[in-house]
Amino acid sequence: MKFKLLLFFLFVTSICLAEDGYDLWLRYKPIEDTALKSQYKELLHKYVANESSPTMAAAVQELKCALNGLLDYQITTESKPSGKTLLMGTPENSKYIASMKLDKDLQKIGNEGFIIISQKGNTVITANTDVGVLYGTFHFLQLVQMHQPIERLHIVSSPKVKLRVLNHWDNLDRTVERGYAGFSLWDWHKLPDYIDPKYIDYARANASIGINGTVLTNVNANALILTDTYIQKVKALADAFRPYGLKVYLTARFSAPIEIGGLKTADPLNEEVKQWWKDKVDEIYKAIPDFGGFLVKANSEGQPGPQNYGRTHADGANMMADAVSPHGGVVMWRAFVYSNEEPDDRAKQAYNEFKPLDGKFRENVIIQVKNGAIDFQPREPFHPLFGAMPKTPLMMEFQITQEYLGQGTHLAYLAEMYKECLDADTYAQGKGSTVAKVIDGSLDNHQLTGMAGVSNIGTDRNWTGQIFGQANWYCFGRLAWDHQLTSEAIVEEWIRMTFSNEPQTVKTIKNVMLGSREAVVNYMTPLGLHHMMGWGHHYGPGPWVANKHRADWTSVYYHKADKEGIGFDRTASGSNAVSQYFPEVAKQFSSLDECPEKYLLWFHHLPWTYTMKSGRSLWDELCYKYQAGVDSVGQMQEQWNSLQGKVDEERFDQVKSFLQIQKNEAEWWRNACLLYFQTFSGKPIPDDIPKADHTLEYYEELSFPYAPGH
Ligand code: GCV
Repeated sequence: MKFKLLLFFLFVTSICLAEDGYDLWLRYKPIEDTALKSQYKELLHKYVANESSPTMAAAVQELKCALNGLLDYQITTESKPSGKTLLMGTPENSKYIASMKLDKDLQKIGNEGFIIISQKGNTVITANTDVGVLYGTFHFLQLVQMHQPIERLHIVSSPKVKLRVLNHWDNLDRTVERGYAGFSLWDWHKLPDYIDPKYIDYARANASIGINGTVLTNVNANALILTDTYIQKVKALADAFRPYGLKVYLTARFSAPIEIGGLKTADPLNEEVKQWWKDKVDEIYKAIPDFGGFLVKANSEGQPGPQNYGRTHADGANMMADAVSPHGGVVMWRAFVYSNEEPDDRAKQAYNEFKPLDGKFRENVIIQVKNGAIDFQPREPFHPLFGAMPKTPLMMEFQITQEYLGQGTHLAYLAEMYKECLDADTYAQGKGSTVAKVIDGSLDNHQLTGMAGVSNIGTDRNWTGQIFGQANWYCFGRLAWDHQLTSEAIVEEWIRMTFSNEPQTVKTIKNVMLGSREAVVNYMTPLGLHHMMGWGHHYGPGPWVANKHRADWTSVYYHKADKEGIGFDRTASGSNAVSQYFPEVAKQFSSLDECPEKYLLWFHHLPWTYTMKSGRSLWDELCYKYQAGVDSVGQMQEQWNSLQGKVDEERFDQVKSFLQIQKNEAEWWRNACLLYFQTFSGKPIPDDIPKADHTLEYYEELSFPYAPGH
């Protein structure tokens, strides 16, 4: 009996301690340090705010909810500040703030920035707009969650780019292309009448990291989203998100005038087509006055576009831009274009197509460019279009969902990858012309700027399927706000808010996360290899993928392994893709001495016997890189296991299981790739690398018809 009671007690305790990840980094768990708690309480027991707008009301609501959790205390409202008061508002909605002479700071922060300042014993969160106050409130709460001092604050912060948007690749049937966290959040069937409370939490989470836009639908677009029925559903979402400063955007299917408009053509220069888009856009703005605009994938991977009518991308983008322009909308036009009919290297095609169009787009068009020239591989050199179109605003497209980085289970902290690209030097205007400066508009003086992240969010209770996926949503938002933040600083914030402030726990989780992306690169595509995943679903290794209807979707197109060696020659002796970079970069990538080894096989085809900087042959180095990836996961496991009892059981167990999956799959990648490449190199796999459990044929025959996200 006693034993049963004990079991029951343990069960109840573990339920109480369980955390399912739903609260993300907004957990607001009680501060246990009583001294710290009383310091906070002293400064945070009353507030003054004008709550008349939905956004101000949301800011106050967040504050109350957070302090209730963190300090176990209900902050109360006052009519005027009287010292040790938290004052929230704008000079417009608060006469106290208007009298504070904050003009100098306020002039620096634009429409979305915020100021947090300690003044006359009060703490003031202010901005030029209500949404700025909301962002400031979240930032302030972040400080408290991270147990930071708040007595003497003077923080002035504003976003470096204007459009900070998530791209949901969500289909209307609720499947999500490359989504590994369940189905689409948008329950179209129940909209517009049912607003799932999750939508509000989604908006809160985005606001907390400064994301201000969401493209609701897949870039492989369905024209139905532009019909009246769906516009009403989109309106319901827009209304729910508005208080949190989150605008909605839609993907526009280029052939919509034919599919839902009854026209015979979608030619962008046809007057009827132009009128159709204008009318459609007017209809959307009537329902959603702050609609953000369109995201368009055209003439890429089978999507229709202006080239179907012999027109250019500029013709197509400008036609849509003219329709949204009177309403202040924008068109985000993707540069992810390539065709298997085009004989040139796929890595060169977007540049070839878009560079000549520089300066030919309307002012409200921004070209959305993936970080690399192929497709969100674990590692790619930066896209040569960055810096190459000075007369056109370019925005970044990162992938948050881990299509090529272990999908639903592998732990890969992506700020490392995002920073690698943002910090890369294009040399467009000499040294220091980083990709970040291209996209924040400072290099070429553009006002329209942006960063998009392909979302990893779905219906799973913890939003992203795996807990560490949340970190990638988080770091995307933080970097879109401020690309100068370091990956380490961001990870520390996330860990402290998501797990714990306990120093050893923070340090251990940081160690697990910071090397994780490199681990994935090593066990999947080391030394500049790329596009070696399984056919279609992109899950698992498939270096043998060949002889398909599109050569540019096979792996052999990219690694070009043969008896002599391996790698894609993109120097002047090969496809000459290097020539698309500015001369300093082209020279570096072309030279075997200067090309960083992490990009070696991206740019060079080299003999298996080629001597690497380590003194090893290329073949041996490749083998050891794969093994290093596997070993890193082993170390991540050890570190994680040391956290048992320090992290709540539910999340601890999930991560532990997923790391085991990651370890098994890292070994699978190593075994499959090395056995396959060995058929060309003819060389032995070094003895200190564990033998593969299966034959190459076994790995080649594995099939995953129901892999999620496909
Ligand atoms: C939305 C890759 C993905 C596709 C995706 C495409 C894109 O090819 O595998 O699923 O389609 O990129 O970015 O448009």
